[in-house]
Amino acid sequence: MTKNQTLRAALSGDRLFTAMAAHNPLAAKLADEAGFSGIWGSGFELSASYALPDASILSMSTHLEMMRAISSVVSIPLIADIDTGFGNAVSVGYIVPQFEAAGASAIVMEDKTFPKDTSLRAQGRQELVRIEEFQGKIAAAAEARKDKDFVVIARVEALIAGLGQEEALKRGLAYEEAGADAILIHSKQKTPDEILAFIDAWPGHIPLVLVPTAYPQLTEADIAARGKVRIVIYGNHAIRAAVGAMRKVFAQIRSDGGIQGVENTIPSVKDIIALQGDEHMRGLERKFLR
Ligand code: SPV
Ligand code: MG
Repeated sequence: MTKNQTLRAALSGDRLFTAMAAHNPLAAKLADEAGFSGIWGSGFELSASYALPDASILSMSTHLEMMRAISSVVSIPLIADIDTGFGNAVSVGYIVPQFEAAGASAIVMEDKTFPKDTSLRAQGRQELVRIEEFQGKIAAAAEARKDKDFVVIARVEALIAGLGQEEALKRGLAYEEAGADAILIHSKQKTPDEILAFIDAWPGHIPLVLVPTAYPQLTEADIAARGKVRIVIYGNHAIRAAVGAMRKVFAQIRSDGGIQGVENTIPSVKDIIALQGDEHMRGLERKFLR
Protein backbone atom coordinates (compact mmCIF):
# COMPACT_ATOMS: atom_id res chain seq x y z
CA MET A 1 0.00 0.00 0.00
CA THR A 2 1.20 3.54 -0.70
CA LYS A 3 1.25 6.08 2.15
CA ASN A 4 -1.80 7.75 0.58
CA GLN A 5 -3.67 4.43 0.46
CA THR A 6 -2.76 3.72 4.10
CA LEU A 7 -4.25 7.03 5.24
CA ARG A 8 -7.28 6.71 2.96
CA ALA A 9 -7.96 3.21 4.38
CA ALA A 10 -7.72 4.58 7.93
CA LEU A 11 -10.72 6.84 7.25
CA SER A 12 -12.98 3.81 7.04
CA GLY A 13 -10.97 1.40 9.19
CA ASP A 14 -11.80 0.40 12.73
CA ARG A 15 -8.49 1.42 14.31
CA LEU A 16 -7.75 4.98 15.35
CA PHE A 17 -4.99 6.58 13.24
CA THR A 18 -2.58 8.42 15.57
CA ALA A 19 -0.53 11.30 14.15
CA MET A 20 2.31 12.87 16.14
CA ALA A 21 3.43 16.41 15.44
CA ALA A 22 6.90 16.99 14.03
CA HIS A 23 8.80 20.21 13.31
CA ASN A 24 11.70 18.56 11.52
CA PRO A 25 12.66 15.22 9.97
CA LEU A 26 14.46 14.00 13.10
CA ALA A 27 11.34 14.46 15.23
CA ALA A 28 9.32 12.70 12.53
CA LYS A 29 11.74 9.79 12.53
CA LEU A 30 11.42 9.46 16.32
CA ALA A 31 7.61 9.47 16.02
CA ASP A 32 7.82 6.74 13.37
CA GLU A 33 10.20 4.77 15.63
CA ALA A 34 7.76 5.14 18.57
CA GLY A 35 4.95 3.53 16.59
CA PHE A 36 2.63 6.39 15.63
CA SER A 37 0.52 5.76 12.54
CA GLY A 38 1.47 9.04 10.91
CA ILE A 39 3.09 12.47 11.19
CA TRP A 40 1.33 15.79 11.71
CA GLY A 41 3.18 18.49 9.78
CA SER A 42 2.26 21.08 12.39
CA GLY A 43 2.34 24.78 11.62
CA PHE A 44 2.47 25.53 15.33
CA GLU A 45 5.56 23.36 15.81
CA LEU A 46 7.35 24.67 12.74
CA SER A 47 6.65 28.29 13.78
CA ALA A 48 7.81 27.53 17.32
CA SER A 49 11.00 25.94 16.02
CA TYR A 50 11.76 29.30 14.34
CA ALA A 51 10.79 31.04 17.64
CA LEU A 52 7.96 32.78 15.78
CA PRO A 53 4.21 32.96 16.44
CA ASP A 54 1.91 30.53 14.58
CA ALA A 55 0.15 33.40 12.81
CA SER A 56 0.81 33.05 9.05
CA ILE A 57 4.28 34.52 9.49
CA LEU A 58 6.37 31.71 7.98
CA SER A 59 6.06 31.45 4.21
CA MET A 60 4.37 28.62 2.37
CA SER A 61 7.68 27.54 0.86
CA THR A 62 9.25 27.15 4.32
CA HIS A 63 6.43 24.82 5.30
CA LEU A 64 6.49 23.00 1.98
CA GLU A 65 10.24 22.36 2.16
CA MET A 66 9.85 20.95 5.67
CA MET A 67 7.08 18.61 4.48
CA ARG A 68 9.38 17.38 1.70
CA ALA A 69 12.22 16.79 4.15
CA ILE A 70 9.95 15.01 6.64
CA SER A 71 8.19 12.76 4.14
CA SER A 72 11.49 11.62 2.70
CA VAL A 73 12.70 10.12 5.99
CA VAL A 74 9.56 8.36 7.27
CA SER A 75 7.61 5.37 6.03
CA ILE A 76 4.30 6.51 7.54
CA PRO A 77 1.80 9.01 6.05
CA LEU A 78 2.28 12.74 6.57
CA ILE A 79 -0.69 15.04 7.15
CA ALA A 80 0.32 18.59 6.17
CA ASP A 81 -1.13 21.51 8.11
CA ILE A 82 -1.65 24.16 5.43
CA ASP A 83 -3.32 26.64 7.81
CA THR A 84 -5.84 28.71 5.81
CA GLY A 85 -4.46 27.55 2.45
CA PHE A 86 -2.11 30.52 1.92
CA GLY A 87 -4.71 32.55 0.04
CA ASN A 88 -8.06 32.01 -1.66
CA ALA A 89 -9.55 29.04 -3.55
CA VAL A 90 -7.40 29.82 -6.59
CA SER A 91 -4.23 29.74 -4.47
CA VAL A 92 -5.37 26.41 -3.02
CA GLY A 93 -5.70 24.98 -6.52
CA TYR A 94 -1.99 25.65 -7.06
CA ILE A 95 -0.78 24.79 -3.58
CA VAL A 96 -2.35 21.37 -3.01
CA PRO A 97 -0.45 19.64 -5.86
CA GLN A 98 2.77 21.04 -4.42
CA PHE A 99 2.12 19.51 -1.00
CA GLU A 100 1.12 16.26 -2.70
CA ALA A 101 4.34 16.27 -4.75
CA ALA A 102 6.28 16.99 -1.53
CA GLY A 103 5.11 13.62 -0.22
CA ALA A 104 2.20 14.58 2.02
CA SER A 105 -0.76 12.18 2.02
CA ALA A 106 -3.25 14.77 3.24
CA ILE A 107 -3.76 18.44 3.87
CA VAL A 108 -5.71 20.01 6.70
CA MET A 109 -7.10 23.46 5.85
CA GLU A 110 -8.93 25.65 8.37
CA ASP A 111 -11.84 28.03 7.81
CA LYS A 112 -10.17 31.11 9.31
CA THR A 113 -9.23 34.37 7.65
CA PHE A 114 -5.65 35.02 6.47
CA PRO A 115 -3.51 35.90 8.35
CA LYS A 116 -4.64 33.38 10.94
CA ASP A 117 -4.01 33.37 14.64
CA THR A 118 -3.19 30.15 16.44
CA SER A 119 -6.23 28.41 17.93
CA LEU A 120 -5.08 27.74 21.47
CA ARG A 121 -3.80 31.24 22.25
CA ALA A 122 -5.66 33.05 25.04
CA GLN A 123 -7.65 35.98 23.57
CA GLY A 124 -6.50 35.03 20.06
CA ARG A 125 -8.01 36.70 17.00
CA GLN A 126 -10.36 34.04 15.63
CA GLU A 127 -12.20 35.21 12.53
CA LEU A 128 -13.86 32.79 10.11
CA VAL A 129 -14.41 33.13 6.37
CA ARG A 130 -17.89 32.77 4.85
CA ILE A 131 -19.10 29.18 4.51
CA GLU A 132 -19.44 29.48 0.70
CA GLU A 133 -15.94 30.86 0.40
CA PHE A 134 -14.48 27.94 2.35
CA GLN A 135 -16.57 25.45 0.37
CA GLY A 136 -14.84 26.84 -2.72
CA LYS A 137 -11.45 26.30 -1.11
CA ILE A 138 -12.28 22.70 -0.18
CA ALA A 139 -13.66 21.95 -3.66
CA ALA A 140 -10.52 23.47 -5.21
CA ALA A 141 -8.31 21.29 -2.98
CA ALA A 142 -10.27 18.13 -3.83
CA GLU A 143 -10.11 18.82 -7.55
CA ALA A 144 -6.43 19.75 -7.54
CA ARG A 145 -5.14 16.46 -6.11
CA LYS A 146 -3.51 14.10 -8.58
CA ASP A 147 -4.02 10.88 -6.58
CA LYS A 148 -7.62 10.12 -5.61
CA ASP A 149 -6.33 8.64 -2.34
CA PHE A 150 -4.79 11.96 -1.27
CA VAL A 151 -6.97 13.10 1.63
CA VAL A 152 -8.53 16.57 2.02
CA ILE A 153 -9.44 17.42 5.61
CA ALA A 154 -11.56 20.51 6.36
CA ARG A 155 -10.98 22.07 9.75
CA VAL A 156 -13.89 23.72 11.52
CA GLU A 157 -12.87 26.56 13.85
CA ALA A 158 -16.38 27.57 14.93
CA LEU A 159 -15.95 26.19 18.48
CA ILE A 160 -12.55 27.90 18.76
CA ALA A 161 -14.20 31.16 17.66
CA GLY A 162 -16.92 30.71 20.30
CA LEU A 163 -19.73 30.39 17.76
CA GLY A 164 -21.22 27.24 19.27
CA GLN A 165 -22.19 23.76 18.20
CA GLU A 166 -24.93 24.68 15.76
CA GLU A 167 -22.56 26.79 13.65
CA ALA A 168 -19.87 24.10 13.90
CA LEU A 169 -22.25 21.37 12.68
CA LYS A 170 -23.54 23.60 9.87
CA ARG A 171 -20.00 24.28 8.69
CA GLY A 172 -18.96 20.62 8.97
CA LEU A 173 -21.89 19.52 6.82
CA ALA A 174 -21.27 22.29 4.27
CA TYR A 175 -17.61 21.24 3.95
CA GLU A 176 -18.62 17.58 3.54
CA GLU A 177 -20.94 18.65 0.73
CA ALA A 178 -18.05 20.56 -0.87
CA GLY A 179 -15.95 17.39 -1.05
CA ALA A 180 -13.98 17.09 2.22
CA ASP A 181 -12.91 13.56 3.15
CA ALA A 182 -12.96 14.27 6.91
CA ILE A 183 -13.75 17.08 9.33
CA LEU A 184 -11.24 18.23 11.93
CA ILE A 185 -13.22 19.70 14.79
CA HIS A 186 -11.10 21.76 17.18
CA SER A 187 -11.90 22.94 20.71
CA LYS A 188 -9.92 24.73 23.37
CA GLN A 189 -12.21 23.84 26.27
CA LYS A 190 -10.31 22.32 29.19
CA THR A 191 -12.71 19.37 29.35
CA PRO A 192 -13.83 17.13 26.48
CA ASP A 193 -17.55 17.97 26.94
CA GLU A 194 -17.81 20.36 23.99
CA ILE A 195 -16.06 17.90 21.64
CA LEU A 196 -18.02 14.89 22.88
CA ALA A 197 -21.30 16.77 22.35
CA PHE A 198 -20.18 17.61 18.79
CA ILE A 199 -19.21 13.99 18.09
CA ASP A 200 -22.55 12.70 19.36
CA ALA A 201 -24.48 15.28 17.32
CA TRP A 202 -22.42 14.88 14.11
CA PRO A 203 -24.89 13.72 11.42
CA GLY A 204 -22.37 13.65 8.55
CA HIS A 205 -21.13 10.61 6.67
CA ILE A 206 -17.44 11.47 6.72
CA PRO A 207 -15.24 10.80 9.79
CA LEU A 208 -13.97 13.28 12.35
CA VAL A 209 -10.44 14.24 13.37
CA LEU A 210 -9.55 15.48 16.88
CA VAL A 211 -6.62 17.42 18.34
CA PRO A 212 -7.05 16.84 22.10
CA THR A 213 -4.33 19.24 23.28
CA ALA A 214 -6.64 21.28 25.52
CA TYR A 215 -8.45 18.25 26.95
CA PRO A 216 -5.66 15.67 27.38
CA GLN A 217 -7.74 13.53 29.71
CA LEU A 218 -9.58 12.12 26.67
CA THR A 219 -7.68 8.92 25.84
CA GLU A 220 -7.44 7.03 22.57
CA ALA A 221 -9.61 4.30 24.09
CA ASP A 222 -12.32 6.88 24.96
CA ILE A 223 -12.16 8.34 21.45
CA ALA A 224 -12.28 4.96 19.74
CA ALA A 225 -15.22 3.85 21.88
CA ARG A 226 -17.21 6.88 20.73
CA GLY A 227 -17.01 5.97 17.02
CA LYS A 228 -17.09 8.61 14.22
CA VAL A 229 -13.50 9.76 14.96
CA ARG A 230 -10.83 8.05 12.83
CA ILE A 231 -7.78 10.27 13.34
CA VAL A 232 -6.29 11.77 16.48
CA ILE A 233 -3.58 14.39 16.12
CA TYR A 234 -1.11 15.19 18.90
CA GLY A 235 -0.50 18.78 17.90
CA ASN A 236 2.58 20.00 19.76
CA HIS A 237 4.10 17.25 21.90
CA ALA A 238 7.34 16.99 19.92
CA ILE A 239 8.28 20.65 20.38
CA ARG A 240 7.14 20.67 24.01
CA ALA A 241 9.20 17.56 24.74
CA ALA A 242 12.22 19.10 22.99
CA VAL A 243 11.90 22.40 24.89
CA GLY A 244 11.57 20.59 28.22
CA ALA A 245 14.55 18.33 27.56
CA MET A 246 16.81 21.16 26.33
CA ARG A 247 15.92 23.47 29.23
CA LYS A 248 16.76 20.75 31.74
CA VAL A 249 20.11 19.80 30.20
CA PHE A 250 21.17 23.42 29.53
CA ALA A 251 20.38 24.42 33.12
CA GLN A 252 22.37 21.50 34.50
CA ILE A 253 25.42 22.31 32.35
CA ARG A 254 25.33 25.91 33.60
CA SER A 255 24.96 24.89 37.23
CA ASP A 256 27.58 22.10 37.02
CA GLY A 257 30.03 24.31 35.14
CA GLY A 258 30.59 21.65 32.49
CA ILE A 259 29.04 18.73 30.63
CA GLN A 260 30.24 15.99 33.00
CA GLY A 261 26.91 15.66 34.79
CA VAL A 262 24.72 15.27 31.73
CA GLU A 263 26.90 12.92 29.69
CA ASN A 264 25.11 9.77 30.80
CA THR A 265 21.64 11.30 30.92
CA ILE A 266 21.33 12.24 27.24
CA PRO A 267 21.37 10.12 24.04
CA SER A 268 24.88 9.24 22.87
CA VAL A 269 26.55 10.71 19.81
CA LYS A 270 26.41 7.18 18.37
CA ASP A 271 22.63 7.22 18.74
CA ILE A 272 22.40 10.51 16.85
CA ILE A 273 24.71 9.25 14.08
CA ALA A 274 22.42 6.23 13.67
CA LEU A 275 19.40 8.55 13.39
CA GLN A 276 21.26 10.48 10.70
CA GLY A 277 21.01 7.36 8.54
CA ASP A 278 24.55 6.09 9.03
CA GLU A 279 23.69 2.54 7.98
CA HIS A 280 22.47 3.72 4.60
CA MET A 281 25.61 5.79 4.03
CA ARG A 282 27.84 2.87 4.99
CA GLY A 283 26.02 0.76 2.40
CA LEU A 284 26.77 3.36 -0.28
CA GLU A 285 30.40 3.55 0.82
CA ARG A 286 30.80 -0.23 0.57
CA LYS A 287 29.12 -0.40 -2.80
CA PHE A 288 30.47 2.60 -4.65
CA LEU A 289 33.61 4.01 -3.08
CA ARG A 290 36.60 2.63 -4.90
C1 SPV B 1 -0.88 22.83 14.72
O1 SPV B 1 -0.29 21.96 15.38
O2 SPV B 1 -0.29 23.65 14.01
C2 SPV B 1 -2.34 22.91 14.77
C3 SPV B 1 -3.04 22.41 15.96
O3 SPV B 1 -2.91 23.46 13.86
S1 SPV B 1 -3.28 23.72 17.04
O4 SPV B 1 -2.00 24.30 17.34
O5 SPV B 1 -3.94 23.20 18.22
O6 SPV B 1 -4.14 24.71 16.39
MG1 MG C 1 -1.69 24.65 12.71
